[in-house]
Amino acid sequence: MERERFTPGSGRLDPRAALCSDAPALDLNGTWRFRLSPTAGVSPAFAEPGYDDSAWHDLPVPSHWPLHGHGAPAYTNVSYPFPLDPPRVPDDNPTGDYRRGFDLPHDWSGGRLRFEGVDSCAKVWLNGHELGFSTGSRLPVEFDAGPYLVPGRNVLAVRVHQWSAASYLEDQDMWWLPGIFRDVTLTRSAADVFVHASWTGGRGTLSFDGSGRLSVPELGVADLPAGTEITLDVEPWTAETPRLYDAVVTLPDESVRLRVGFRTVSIEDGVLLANGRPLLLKGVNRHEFHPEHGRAVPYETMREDVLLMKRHNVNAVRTSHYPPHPAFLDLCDELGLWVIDECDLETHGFGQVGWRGNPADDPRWAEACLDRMRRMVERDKNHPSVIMWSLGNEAGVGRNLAAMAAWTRQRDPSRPIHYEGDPSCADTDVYSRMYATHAEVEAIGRGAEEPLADPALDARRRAMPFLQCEYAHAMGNGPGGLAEYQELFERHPRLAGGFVWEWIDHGLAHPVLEYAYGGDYGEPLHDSNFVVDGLVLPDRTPSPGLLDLKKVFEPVRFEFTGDAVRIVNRYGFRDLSSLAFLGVVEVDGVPVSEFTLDVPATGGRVVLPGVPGVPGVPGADGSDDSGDGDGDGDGDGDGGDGERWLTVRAVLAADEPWAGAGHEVAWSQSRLSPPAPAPTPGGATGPANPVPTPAPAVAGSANPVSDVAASGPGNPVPASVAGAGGPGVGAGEVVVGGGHFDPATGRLVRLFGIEVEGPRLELWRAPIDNDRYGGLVRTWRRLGLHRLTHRVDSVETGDGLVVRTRVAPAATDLGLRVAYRWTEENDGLGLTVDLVPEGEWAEPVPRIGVVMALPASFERVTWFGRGPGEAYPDTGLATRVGRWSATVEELQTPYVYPQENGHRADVRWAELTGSGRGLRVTGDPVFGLTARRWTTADLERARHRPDLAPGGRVHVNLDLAQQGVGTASCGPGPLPWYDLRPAETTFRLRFKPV
Ligand code: IPT
Repeated sequence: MERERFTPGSGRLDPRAALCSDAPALDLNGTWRFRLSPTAGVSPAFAEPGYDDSAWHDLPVPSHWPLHGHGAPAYTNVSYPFPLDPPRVPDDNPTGDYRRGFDLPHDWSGGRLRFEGVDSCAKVWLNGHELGFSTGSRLPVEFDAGPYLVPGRNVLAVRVHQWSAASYLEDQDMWWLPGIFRDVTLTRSAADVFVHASWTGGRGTLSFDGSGRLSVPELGVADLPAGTEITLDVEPWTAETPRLYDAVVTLPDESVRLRVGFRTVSIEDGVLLANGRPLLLKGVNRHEFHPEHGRAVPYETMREDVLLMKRHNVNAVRTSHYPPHPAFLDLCDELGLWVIDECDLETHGFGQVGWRGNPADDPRWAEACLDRMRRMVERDKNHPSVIMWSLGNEAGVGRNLAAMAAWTRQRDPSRPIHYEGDPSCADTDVYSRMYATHAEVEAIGRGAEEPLADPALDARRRAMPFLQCEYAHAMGNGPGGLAEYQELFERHPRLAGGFVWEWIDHGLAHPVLEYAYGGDYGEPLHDSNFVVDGLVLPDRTPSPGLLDLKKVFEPVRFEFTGDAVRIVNRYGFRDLSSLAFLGVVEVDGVPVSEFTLDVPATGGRVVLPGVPGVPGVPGADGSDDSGDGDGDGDGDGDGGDGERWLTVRAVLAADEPWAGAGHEVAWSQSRLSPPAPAPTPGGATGPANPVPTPAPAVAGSANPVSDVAASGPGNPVPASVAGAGGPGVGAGEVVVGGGHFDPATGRLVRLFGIEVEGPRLELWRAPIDNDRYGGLVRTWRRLGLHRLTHRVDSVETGDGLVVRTRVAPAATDLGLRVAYRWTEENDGLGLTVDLVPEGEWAEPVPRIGVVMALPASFERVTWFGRGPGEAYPDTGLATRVGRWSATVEELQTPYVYPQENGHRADVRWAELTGSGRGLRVTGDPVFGLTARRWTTADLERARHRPDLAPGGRVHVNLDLAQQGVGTASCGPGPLPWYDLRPAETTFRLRFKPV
């Protein structure tokens, strides 16, 4: 049976370019008749034109049948869901039979049946005649229909098996989704052209292979014959300036239209260049995915992907791990993205048996491997956006890869070859890795990587540019460490950047679970939520990770120096003339002045209005213009010094094809006053994450993370008890500054009349994917951090109330002495928490903070601090200091797999309000805040979002610090300075009613 052969197909026509032709064509998408059988051996009689399919179902083409009620999807990452015994496949082999009729006019003759993608194989009959068989799910195939087409009614029949020998070549980390999932056409086009358009020395050259004559009216090129090269004055194509020229090739029987972009990719002195300039790839890995349609992605969704990428400063895509729908590449040409086009080849699961029998090194598979490469290169060769060919992903090493590379070099010497799976880089032009640590990337940047055993290969690889084809695993909450990678990419010319893993969460829409992941369809073997690891949620809502990436990828940098800002152009291929620059000064988050900046197209130093000493700006002289009359400028009448921040933003001055005028491209903030306290080196007393070393700061921007952290929780606060008078005792309660306490336990029972629970120390967080897959959770559970016991040792009244406790997990001598000191303050209640660890705390802990519960009516939070989104020690680069407001619901980031989320960082004060009395919490100077309608334990227990049911309370965490996020779900954990290690410390909060 063909389906169990090594050969890739039979009866197929030679591959050719995807072209837009004026030859007649019939769109065969639409409703087909469909029957699913559990095994492959059903009679092929259905292929007869007269077969009665009235008992069959309707099924849309393109689609995947498991997403239309026939069978179910299944997810595995590396593991094959069947035994490794190529070319054999299981007897349980879901088989989809398809039929459709179509009518041809009487003057129609000849044509090709073209399938853009069928998973995993197709056997095709026309009017009962077998046309052929093909594999290669994400590659086009054409059959000659001419001999069997008849005027009037024709009947097309296709048999698709979920499993075929080719499935061994398609072990990508994604849902197994069979079906005719891309377009089907009958076309009379047969043309093939290969346009060569390069740009060197300031001019373009143009030629093409094929037949016919090429014209580019805009350039005055008319009837250029094949094989003739001409030189032209043109504007080059780049992802930043995607200049395309409409061209037409006229052949005897048809004309094809192309959009030509002139550009040259080269490698010089180990640096990747485009049009002679260094090319820094700010990329993402994109699988084709839609939560309802799987890999049958609607055109509008493809377009949305490109627009979203452009709007988030992404400039490159790796089409992991197969050629995308051809229209996606048209969009990349048009809107501007650099593309690594990857072949549909992955044999990852052979790694689980020590790569024994790896198809990439087995001559029996040679033809199939080469066939895939040819079909990709031939289809996509005319796209200016495609700058590299990738041999595939995770297919080990082997002779078939070498043959694919050799053929490609000869067919298209203009594009470098990429492949990551062979560390020797024997067949590639670039050195590519995945998930290398910062330290390793830095070493490679310096050219100081570990040598290969073979000196010749080592010398070759050492001369190559480096890229990370996957890094910063965006699973769940995260990724952390983005800024530090970018800093390295920008520092070392050899580093050509990389591609974050990955663009989208592959959560499938589910009526009960909201989004399904591996195991939700009862798969016996699966990899759970590892398929949900994207920068956008399944519905394409940008996650906090994408917002951070946008910040890190900004093409404009701001360096504040006193009364000026230096504006640095980080575009590779354009100046700043398309941008407008806006500034705003805010005092405690309230705008007091706004202005525009006149920035030269080349960037440079621009004097700022609005900084101290600059006349003409209200409040620049330190006067309070907040209008609240308390002199601190914070607009809240709270006393204390106002914080004055300058925010500068670069926005599009006019509409671009991918975003409207006013779209923000880059921004930065600078604290004008009071000056941020100097960092405490090493976080002397604090468990708080030591001040990040300057490295993470995106060069030149006033990184709010380091800026605020510097003044943040690492600083000691003397544990002095402020406040006047001793506590009052009434009705069996101790009363201090609006707080009512149980005299026996020291427990706070009411705060300004509000029923509360807590605050009490908490070290736990609902594990994030990086904590779980990276193994930290195991350590934390072993320590018992999720089951702390709290013992009250004394309750002392005097100058306020002091409750001394010991907090410790069972079965260990580790513990923490925790003293809660409550004092009356002018207008409320102060809390000082003193923490003294006992025993050897060798491991980082999830968080250090207190948790309290408020009535459910506290539904809104307004705060001054970083926002509007979530931020953890090594994430939240997209957040800025300001005044923000959100409901408790809005504070949640809806990660598909529930986990710690929604933490607001560097909060100076927050007001929790609802129907009745509100509560204001003030930090000294800052704290971290989460508020949710479920407990940490509920959050941890949940497996899908609908498991989270609002309870009767709002649970509020007031944190001193959290452990970093990192990317340990696949890759390195947090950089060491983001580890949270318990140490003797003190933190202070103030409560008052509002
Ligand atoms: C890497 C794969 O290439 C990618 O498809 C995806 O599975 C990713 O991991 C994890 O989400 S391979 C891994 C062994 C580094």
